[in-house]
Amino acid sequence: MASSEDSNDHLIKSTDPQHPANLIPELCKKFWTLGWVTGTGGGASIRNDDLVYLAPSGVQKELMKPEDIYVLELSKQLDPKKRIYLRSPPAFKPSQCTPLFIAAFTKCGAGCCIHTHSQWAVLVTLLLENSQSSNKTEFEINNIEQIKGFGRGFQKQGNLGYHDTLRIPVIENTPHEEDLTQSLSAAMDQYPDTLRHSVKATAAKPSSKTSPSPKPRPYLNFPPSSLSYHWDTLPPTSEQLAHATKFFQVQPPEFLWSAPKFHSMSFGDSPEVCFLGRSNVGKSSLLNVILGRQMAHTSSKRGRTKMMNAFSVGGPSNHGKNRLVVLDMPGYGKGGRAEWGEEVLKYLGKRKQLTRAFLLVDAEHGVKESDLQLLSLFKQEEIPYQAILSKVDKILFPGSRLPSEGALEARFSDLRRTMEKVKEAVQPNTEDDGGAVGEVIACSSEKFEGKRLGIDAVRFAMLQAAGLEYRPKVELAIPQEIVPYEKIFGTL
Ligand SMILES: Nc1nc2c(ncn2[C@@H]2O[C@H](COP(=O)(O)OP(=O)(O)OP(=O)(O)O)[C@@H](O)[C@H]2O)c(=O)[nH]1
Ligand SMILES: [Mg+2]
Repeated sequence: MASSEDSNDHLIKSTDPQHPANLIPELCKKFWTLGWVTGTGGGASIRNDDLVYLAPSGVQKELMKPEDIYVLELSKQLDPKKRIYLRSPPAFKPSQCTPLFIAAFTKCGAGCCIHTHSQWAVLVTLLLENSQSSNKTEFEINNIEQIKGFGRGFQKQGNLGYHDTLRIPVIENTPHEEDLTQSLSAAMDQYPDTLRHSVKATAAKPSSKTSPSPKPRPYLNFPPSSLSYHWDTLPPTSEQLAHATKFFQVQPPEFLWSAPKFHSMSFGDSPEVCFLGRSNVGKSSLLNVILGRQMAHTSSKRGRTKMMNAFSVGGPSNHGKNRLVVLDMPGYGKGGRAEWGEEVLKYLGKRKQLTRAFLLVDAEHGVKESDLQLLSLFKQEEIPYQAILSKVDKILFPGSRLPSEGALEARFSDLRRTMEKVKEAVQPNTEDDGGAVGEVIACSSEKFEGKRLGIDAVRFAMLQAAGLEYRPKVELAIPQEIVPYEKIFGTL
């Protein structure tokens, strides 16, 4: 992290009692009173979108405070041996159960996991071990009224009834809790209904998981052109997209400066582009994905970016001529502040290096009144601008569920209609572009089935704004001798 808004302690500070950093200590206190956690044993973890909040190891669970909470990004945990934490408490160690929580979040789309050391749970496993039952790896319960607190299971409606049976897998213990990951994962696969029971009962934000044995779904490999609408431009070629990816990856991006005010910005002569939009529309997240690193702070809470932050890509080669500067701006609307807006407007009116302003519009919510105001400012100040639809995963894959071919087709039609509406707002008069670039790109910074959408198309547009895109050499045709008509057909 390089910006001056550096301390990630903001991730665990909130006045909202429902914030995971407040909720985990509060719940653990209750679990301790119930005997579900004992002293330093047990804990809990809550997932909010991609952020996972975890109780630490070694703390008295009834005395835990928000400052003791670890935070990590689920999508960044590629190597189980190198866990990357966004925020760590100064004392304490991460819980040994972290791999188990991660398995529950990724395999089952769980929203919350409770790690209990409940004496009742231990007692059940001991009874099972000594019972006459042939199946000692499954705890069954039925004919009990309280069972109605459990949902029927994965993709099933309603809750269990008095005569239904709840089956809970019991797995063999190991000396170290992290070594349980494999057997826990296997149990998750084998007992999808039971796992969904617990998800239903405890999840902060449940989302469903992919099917256990994925069928081939070729219709998910749609072409990049289906994610953009070009009414006045040509879509980039595959060479241009590949060049754009490479441009952003060849040199590591650099943090340049954070400026609260227009007059405190640094000067530079590289071309600049900026990301603008309502707060929470996904500007900083998109920038991080485009740059391939966590450079800008993101948050599910509105108004996270409070200053104008500049990053460079392309490196210092060729006297800075191959360099592009990208600015992440504070958002406007709910969560934004008037004084941030004033400074952004000054920047838009006065900055000579600005070659294109990218206006991000949430694909779910469309263009709002505040976006229209900004669009008219672009026209008035003659600022080149382009619209980007963010969070398109929410349109194409709502709830992160795999759609059927027909459902996906219908969602693409919805997306097309949204893009046409954006075009109407961006350039109502096709004859007069007023500075608008005649295209809308839809993208997603979140991965679905391991892929993000539209990122290279946005990269290409950024390079094109700065004149840094790949331009294939046009081969002129060799002039041919013109054969007279008579020579072919003779004189009639
Ligand atoms: N599903 C989905 N969520 C996203 C996407 N991009 C961002 N988010 C989420 O949206 C929230 C806001 O993202 P940010 O990138 O911080 O938004 P921002 O526009 O920079 O917000 P401010 O700095 O407050 O103006 C975070 O919780 C992100 O995880 C996306 O493409 N898809
Ligand atoms: Mg931001």
